[in-house]
Amino acid sequence: MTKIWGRNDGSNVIKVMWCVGELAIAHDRIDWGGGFGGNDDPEYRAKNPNGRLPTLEEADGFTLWESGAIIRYLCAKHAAGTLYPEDPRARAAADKWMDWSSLNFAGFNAAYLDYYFRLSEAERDPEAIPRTVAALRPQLEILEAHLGENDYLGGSDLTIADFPAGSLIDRWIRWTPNRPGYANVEAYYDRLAARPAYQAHVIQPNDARTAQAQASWS
Ligand SMILES: N[C@@H](CCC(=O)N[C@@H](CS)C(=O)NCC(=O)O)C(=O)O
Repeated sequence: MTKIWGRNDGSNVIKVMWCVGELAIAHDRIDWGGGFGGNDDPEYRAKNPNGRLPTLEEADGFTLWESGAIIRYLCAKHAAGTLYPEDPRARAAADKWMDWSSLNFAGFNAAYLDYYFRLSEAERDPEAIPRTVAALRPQLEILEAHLGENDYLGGSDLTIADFPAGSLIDRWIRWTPNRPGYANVEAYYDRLAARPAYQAHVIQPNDARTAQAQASWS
């Protein structure tokens, strides 16, 4: 059976698990990393020399690390022509959002994790979240414009494009106090939140942390 190594609340695990859920792949997810530890275990390092999460391991011993590569691999294998567009231009148009999410969009998540969960109240800079939100606005404007013309990032249907940014949008929506209104981004979130795989693998793993983040607003 396909194994996914990684605690279920890591953002890079979440996006892969959402993909696994959409593809309905029989799998075994192993709690690993974070409080579960194991990152430096030599057997784990042999599968993933970075010691990070997630790692995919197939029944025949094939292993793969880097969440984006795992998503591309799984969709190419199980959903060519749908989640993984076959036309080279359509595929590239979807693929670019994956890189964009990692390079341009995801930074807010690290800032949120520091503020809400890693720093003590005394260590927190009260301006950290407003500064992060302000820095994210240009990226949100890009999403807002694109989602005004497309239901999903890769076009009219869910594709590889959606897994990285789409999974982080749950944190944007639920972890941002007084968030600025982006109607098309909100409507996109509503579309994603209606999907059972998104509820199971994105919303639920974020729930406990959402409660903790929101408690710090009061
Ligand atoms: N570029 C890597 C980043 C992997 C990464 O940094 N994962 C985090 C969890 S989201 C991690 O391993 N953190 C250490 C830990 O949780 O023990 C990927 O996309 O797979």
